[in-house]
Amino acid sequence: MNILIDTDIGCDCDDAGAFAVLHALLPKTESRLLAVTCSSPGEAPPRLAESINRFYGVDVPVGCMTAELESFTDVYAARLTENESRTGYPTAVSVMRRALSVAPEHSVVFIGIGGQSNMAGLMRSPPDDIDILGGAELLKSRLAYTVVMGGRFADDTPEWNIVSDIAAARVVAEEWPGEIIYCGHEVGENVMTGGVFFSPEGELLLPEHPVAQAYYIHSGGLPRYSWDPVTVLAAMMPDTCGLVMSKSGIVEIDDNGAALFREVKGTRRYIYPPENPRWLENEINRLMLYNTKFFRR
Ligand SMILES: [Ca+2]
Repeated sequence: MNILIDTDIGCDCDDAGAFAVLHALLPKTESRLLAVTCSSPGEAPPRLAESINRFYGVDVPVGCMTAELESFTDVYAARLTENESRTGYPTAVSVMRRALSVAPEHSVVFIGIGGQSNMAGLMRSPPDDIDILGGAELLKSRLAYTVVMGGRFADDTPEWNIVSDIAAARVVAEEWPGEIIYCGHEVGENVMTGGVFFSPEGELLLPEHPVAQAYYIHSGGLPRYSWDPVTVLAAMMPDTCGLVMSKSGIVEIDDNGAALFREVKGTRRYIYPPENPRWLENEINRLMLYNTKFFRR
């Protein structure tokens, strides 16, 4: 599969954790990463995404978010990219359009693990020099399926990624072509990962590892909820990750940012809370150590 991932890396460390899982699963699933786009504003997030990709020996286009995002606070991206100086990243929408334009039909798995501003921007993008198709048509032609971290389907209350841009989440829920699988808050909530980067005393075991450093700065040597790593696992190993999905239906975003699922004719599904969160913890923790001396196949 061809992967496009949109991330609000820099605030919560689980986006960095999702990258570790993604890079471990690329060779395992014989997949290719097409591009990374940042739904966290500024230049530190794309710098960090590029630096993490480099750690794993992967060089792909990285796009930035140009709009401001009130809900976003950078916790670790600027700190981890103090020595990086690249500026002038292309916009997320242009990077996504370019990647989709040259991808084979129905080959792209889109993973969204942040607010959905870039996704809505892509939906609304007009034909341009990159492709004669507008965003919606381009997606319709190139997507295999989409998995996003968003919503709280267990209790129908608002969730961070949706709330960060309610209007965008509504565009995505109502108009994004093809199937969307929502990985709600409750799926990663009981799955604590990232502790493998630390000794029992909380010391950083892999001081050169950018993902381990992100966990260290964000969580100070403790494991963290796995909203985004679980989403990547569900997207890239849908048949073997043990997660069970609802029937198809529609998702409506209300004015408070709650994502409400209704089982009527539609192309949206959501993932149920895991029956075996410990298995997911072990698997994600194992994948997080890929490309280090601690990795077990
Ligand atoms: Ca995220």
